[in-house]
Parts: sequence; C-alpha cells; structure tokens
Amino acid sequence: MKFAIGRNAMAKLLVEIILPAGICVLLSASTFAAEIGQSVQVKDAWIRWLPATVPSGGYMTLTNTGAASLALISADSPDFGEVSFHQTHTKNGVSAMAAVSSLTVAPQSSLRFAPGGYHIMLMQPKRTLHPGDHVPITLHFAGGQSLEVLFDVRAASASPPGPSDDMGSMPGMHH
Ligand SMILES: [Cu+2]
Repeated sequence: MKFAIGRNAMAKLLVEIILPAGICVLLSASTFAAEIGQSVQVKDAWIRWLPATVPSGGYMTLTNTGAASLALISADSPDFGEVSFHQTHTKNGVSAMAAVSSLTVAPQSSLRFAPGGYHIMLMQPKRTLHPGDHVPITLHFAGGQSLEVLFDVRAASASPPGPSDDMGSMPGMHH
C-alpha cells in the first residue's frame, strides 16, 4: 500500500515537471508565426502614388490564420493625419466610395484590399511621398491588439488592372 502511494506521487511529480516544458515548446512555435498573439498575416501592402499631395489609397491582403474571427477596427500612420477604411462601389459606370467602420475576416480566410474594392483611405498627408518610399501603417484589431505594417509606395501604373478607379467621385474629396 505504501509503495503504491509512493508511485502515484512520483507519477504526479513527473507530470508536473514534463507538462510545463511541453507548453513552453508549443508557445514558442506558435508565437513565431503570429507576431501579435492573434494570427494575422499581411501581404502585398502598397500605396498608390499620386503626383500631388492628395488622398491616397492603400492596399493589402489581410489573412486571418487563426481559429477566431478577426475584426479590423481602425488604422493610423505617422505620415497621414487621417486613416480610414473605404469601399468603392460602381453603379451605372459611376464609382463612389463609402466609409467602412470595421472589417471582419473569418477564420482561415483572407480579405483583399484592391483598386475597385476595399482600400485604406489615407488623407491629410504630412510629407510628400515618392514611388519607392515606405509608409508605416498600424492596424488595430478588436481585442486591443495592433500590428504595424510597412506599405510600399508604387506608381499608379503598377496597380493591377481593375474595372473601376478608387479615385472616383466622392463629395468633399479632391480625387
Ligand atoms: Cu476612399
């Protein structure tokens, strides 16, 4: 009887030693892939350069590699006074932009920001940008997490062909 209790105690002790070590290995493997704790990947981040100090459109592919849905709620940049999310709608050949307050990406899904669709509206530029420049934009997600992404500034001709132009009509905007 005494021997059996001793073995149980020993087994429990071994579990307590081995388990934390196992958790440490798993954590270090997963935090490497997800920089902000939540599983977010941003690819092809770029800003369409315009030959004047006017609002610009930012584009990217946002991927949620996690198991919970991901909500992008705001963004900011040291190079722009105002950063928001817009969606371009084209109706009867006329394109217009509407503000989008937040964007939700389902688990294991991607959301593409591209000319003619979603874009990051960059207003009140604080410096003159040129093709080849890099602009940091911090994305803020529901839950308090954020991710800084460097966007490449590219000439308009570098944009993929699309059916419409984001710089279409929108009341009160000079583009
Ligand atoms: Cu816009």
